[in-house]
Amino acid sequence: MAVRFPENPILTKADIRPSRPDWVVECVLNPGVFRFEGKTWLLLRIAERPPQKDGMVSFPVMNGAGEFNVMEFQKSDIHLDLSDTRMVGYKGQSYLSTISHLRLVCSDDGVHFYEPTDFPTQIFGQGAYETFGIEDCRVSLIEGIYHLTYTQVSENGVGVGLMRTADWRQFQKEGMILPPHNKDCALFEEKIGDQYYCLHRPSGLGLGGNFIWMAASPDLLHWGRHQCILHTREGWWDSARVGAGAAPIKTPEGWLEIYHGADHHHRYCLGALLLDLNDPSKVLARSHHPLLEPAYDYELTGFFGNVIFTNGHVVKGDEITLYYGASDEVICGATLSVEAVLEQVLKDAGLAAPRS
Ligand code: MAN
Repeated sequence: MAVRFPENPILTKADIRPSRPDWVVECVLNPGVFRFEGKTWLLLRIAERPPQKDGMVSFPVMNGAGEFNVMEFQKSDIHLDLSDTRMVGYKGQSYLSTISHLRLVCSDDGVHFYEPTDFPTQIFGQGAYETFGIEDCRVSLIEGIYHLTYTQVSENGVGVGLMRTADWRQFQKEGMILPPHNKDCALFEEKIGDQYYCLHRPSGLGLGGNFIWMAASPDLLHWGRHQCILHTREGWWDSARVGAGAAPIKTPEGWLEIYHGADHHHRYCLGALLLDLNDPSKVLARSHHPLLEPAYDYELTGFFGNVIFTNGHVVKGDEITLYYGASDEVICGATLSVEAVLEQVLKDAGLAAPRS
């Protein structure tokens, strides 16, 4: 169904210079994707930390004034929990083991990427809600303006921030649009009726779960009319969490959304959803089998193995070029046919094939 780039992985930490000489890049992952000035651009997530010393764990945290402090613990400390490579737990408090910023790269062929010299290429977290970094940016082009929805991480929790830019030189920060705990926010690229729409993923503690929700807004800043549209499926590949990928793709059959699903072992795969064109809260069809699942070495092992995660693609005619983070460490690409994905997802739902 999905054809991986033969060049995979197309970007690794060896390709990216750290944001400061005394840190190392640990992961290059989960890019937002867009077309601009005839090129394909990726807004990479770069996860960094100081080089690790023997017997110690150290990671940066930013303060509200934008200065970095490095926190350091002895690995032998009984209060330390390092069971998940992404996290550092200490005395009931959770931190991230790396801090992420966003990095802009571009390409003429969609495979070989470089940092442009005539654009600001690094976007860092700012203020009290981004002290642990910013992550997993979706880029949606709405009425000629690029809208960046990204994960804001801090000790206050995990929420969704919005930034806008027309030219990739000047950015307007709009602050947090969806409060904790929330992430995986994908904006529809056009209004439906008189409202804008988004998919988002709040997380429930105890009751509820990691489900996909939809919300409406008159201005992309104020979101309401929240509806839960997709649950996890016990016993399936998407049993523990589901979350939207990039902006839904408009097709004659409905809005096609590529989403991630993870099981209770944190194995992340991609699947598809088809949403009603006029009422996108109606899920018409959903993949039975993943469109893409961890299979190659670079998808099975790495900083956090067994992960395929997407938040960006380019669509040209029938072809989706999907970019994804593999094992939370490297970036890969794959192509899919819109028609073939529609056919499969409709078949899974017992519905007729698309009219082509
Ligand atoms: C999180 C996501 C991603 C990450 C996956 C897998 O839920 O937000 O940042 O790629 O987990 O670790």
